[in-house]
Amino acid sequence: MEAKLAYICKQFRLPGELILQRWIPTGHINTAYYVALYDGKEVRQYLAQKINWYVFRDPVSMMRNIDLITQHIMSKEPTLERRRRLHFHHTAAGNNYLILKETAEGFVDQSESGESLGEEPWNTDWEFWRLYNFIENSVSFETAEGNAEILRISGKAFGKFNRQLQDFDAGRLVESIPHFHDTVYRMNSFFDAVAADPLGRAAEAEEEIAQIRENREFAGTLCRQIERGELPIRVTHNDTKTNNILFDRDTHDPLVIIDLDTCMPGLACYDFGDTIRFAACTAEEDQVEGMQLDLRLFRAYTEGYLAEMKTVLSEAELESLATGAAVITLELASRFLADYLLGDKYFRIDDPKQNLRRAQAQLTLFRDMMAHMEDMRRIIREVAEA
Ligand code: ADP
Ligand code: GN1
Ligand code: MG
Repeated sequence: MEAKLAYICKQFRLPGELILQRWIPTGHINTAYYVALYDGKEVRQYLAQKINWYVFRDPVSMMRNIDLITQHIMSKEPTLERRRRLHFHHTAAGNNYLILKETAEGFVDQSESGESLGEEPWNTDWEFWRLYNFIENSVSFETAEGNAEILRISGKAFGKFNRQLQDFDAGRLVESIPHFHDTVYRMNSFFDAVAADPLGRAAEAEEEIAQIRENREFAGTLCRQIERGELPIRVTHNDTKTNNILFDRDTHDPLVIIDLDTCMPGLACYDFGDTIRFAACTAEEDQVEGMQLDLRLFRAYTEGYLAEMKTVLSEAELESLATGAAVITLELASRFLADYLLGDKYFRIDDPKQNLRRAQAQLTLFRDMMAHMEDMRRIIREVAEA
């Protein structure tokens, strides 16, 4: 890996020699490495990331999206210090990405060799890399561990992100993953996976499959509201986990929102709801035991989010927030279980049953959210009226 990372740093024209590298194990999709270089005077730190090409089929357009989004945010806050923004480096070809492959003779940069990528580069040896500034002295949270302040701060950070993008023309973005939160499509894909059952794993998940089937109609609630023109499409983040915010390690000040790969047209209630799913609960994403919604954390996130978004959201959007949390939790249960049935090709797993456990934990949380739907709605009303 060291030789490859050194080559990547050279192609991105970074000064100095690679002195340190470390894999960062968080995130289910891409592969991130911390790298440090020394030029005899100064140590400089960066993040090199291999994009999951199987998941993001058009990563060049995705990088263009990210450029547009980061420029828009910069235009709102032009004096933002370096530590509070993402700065993507460019290769000699002027690209904010590098496509490479390893051969017996060494590494090949596709922009230099001019070789064709073929129809399905994700099934070849070509790799898609990007490189940006490493945010020093930062931390991201895999769980809030009951700390309501983390939720409040995250709500403010994602609320501000949504607010800053409200005047961004969604038509300028390419959908980096088509049908990403199209829950009717997700349900269809899920039941296709159940029907195919290529590994004979469906028998093991009969109960979970039945639960998803019982709630299939509910999963489409927000899709139907979009069709009726009741909910506006905004530019949203679409993956608002607390590990996609970098906080200052000492003060917990939210420095920067990362993982902009799925920034595209979407619903505010999913950006609201996905943090609730991930962090306003009592267990980790793949932990079935003890998994519940935590209404204290829910209130804290709602307070933070609405402090930024109350004046932006329509009445119908405000009404949709609690539904969004439940729908996205059910969506994730179906995605994790579909991936388990199809052989774990999408989400990175640490052990063979992790996707099944993730689905079970998400279904446990979903049931608890449905049982507390009225409580969530009441808290949202109270916070909005305060
Ligand atoms: P994934 O798509 O795999 O979730 P992310 O872009 O979220 O990839 O990055 C994975 C993890 O790497 C993050 O959760 C964070 O801990 C760390 N990370 C990402 N970007 C930076 C950065 N610029 N500085 C410091 N840490 C980072
Ligand atoms: C993935 O990449 P990461 O870990 O931030 C996934 C999200 C899921 C999340 C579940 C591109 O996010 O949609 O909600 O896992 N990202 C993609 O933890 O599919
Ligand atoms: Mg991430």
